[in-house]
Amino acid sequence: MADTHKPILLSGIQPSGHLCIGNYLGALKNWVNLQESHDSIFLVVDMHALTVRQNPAELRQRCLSYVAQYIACGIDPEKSTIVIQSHVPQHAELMWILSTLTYMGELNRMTQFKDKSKKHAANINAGLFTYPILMASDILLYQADLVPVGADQKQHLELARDLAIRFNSTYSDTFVVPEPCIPKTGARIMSLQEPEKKMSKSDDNLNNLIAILDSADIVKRKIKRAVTDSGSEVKMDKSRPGISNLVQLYSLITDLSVKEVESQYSGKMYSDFKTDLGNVIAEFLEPIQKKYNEISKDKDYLESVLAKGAENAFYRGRKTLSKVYRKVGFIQPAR
Ligand code: AQP
Repeated sequence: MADTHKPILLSGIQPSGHLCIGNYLGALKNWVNLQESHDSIFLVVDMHALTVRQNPAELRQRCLSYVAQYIACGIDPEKSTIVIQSHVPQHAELMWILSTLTYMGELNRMTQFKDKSKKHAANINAGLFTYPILMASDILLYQADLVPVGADQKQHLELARDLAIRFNSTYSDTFVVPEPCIPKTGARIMSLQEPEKKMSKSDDNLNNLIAILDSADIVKRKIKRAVTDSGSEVKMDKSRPGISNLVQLYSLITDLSVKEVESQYSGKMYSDFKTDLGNVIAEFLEPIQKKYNEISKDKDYLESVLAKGAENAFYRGRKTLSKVYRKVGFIQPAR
């Protein structure tokens, strides 16, 4: 499946909640566009998800559901490799080597660690702290050229680049130094009830997010209840994060420019705009959900996609790791 003529692209999402429209617009949409021109590997990063306490049965179910949602959103397993991270042991093995090259100061600076430590104050585990090294390992293991991420992951990607450069200069040229690919618009979709913070799939308050699998009624209700402000103009405005977020959502879902959305709703009320936005999102999600329902019933198909993905990824991961082990001075086990 690996096409050696195309640049390698890698990205992943943690199965830590309800895959949401923020994840779609910030990551999946871009993946779908890039999969034609790249040799792509899309991960369901279940090992990362463990940095926050998970219910094992739910995690298991969610991993398969994410694979079905990736495909329903347009990832084609005939063109791209879909992999569950824990199916490829080399992710954790490479992480160990990279952790010996990572400085504590680098991890201390990570804003996501600071944010997540506040959010999960009762469970600030070492995995939460070393998470960026595992992410670097995910990327470097497959010699990825390009990593499409939302703006919030930029700092982690910089660490992956630094580690590739550090390993290459400490030992010798081994890793490709990956380039980030951050979409210009849609990079940060905000929460519906608290528009100063980003929409997150693991948010306890489900009214803050639109899940890919939310029914049309739920979508419309959530948009209707979304926080706006005391103004009345449907317009992007830094001082009005609520309505700005909704305008951005409308523009990204319909592929209209922000200006076009603003002029379409000039002189109209927030309530009209919200009704239309709810409809537009529900219509957008309908075919995805239909496809998801078909795929998720076919367990054999899903398992075959995962078996093929794991085989491909394992082969590539082993190739990189044996090179790394040789460079650092490990000897091959006797056979
Ligand atoms: N609100 C968002 N707007 C745009 N892009 C987003 N992404 C996440 N939230 C938004 C992008 O989706 C991918 C998911 O990455 P992740 O699973 O590693 O976790 P995350 O970035 O921490 O995303 P969440 O949804 O906020 O997850 P939880 O709730 O588990 O912390 C990334 O490409 C991210 O940029």
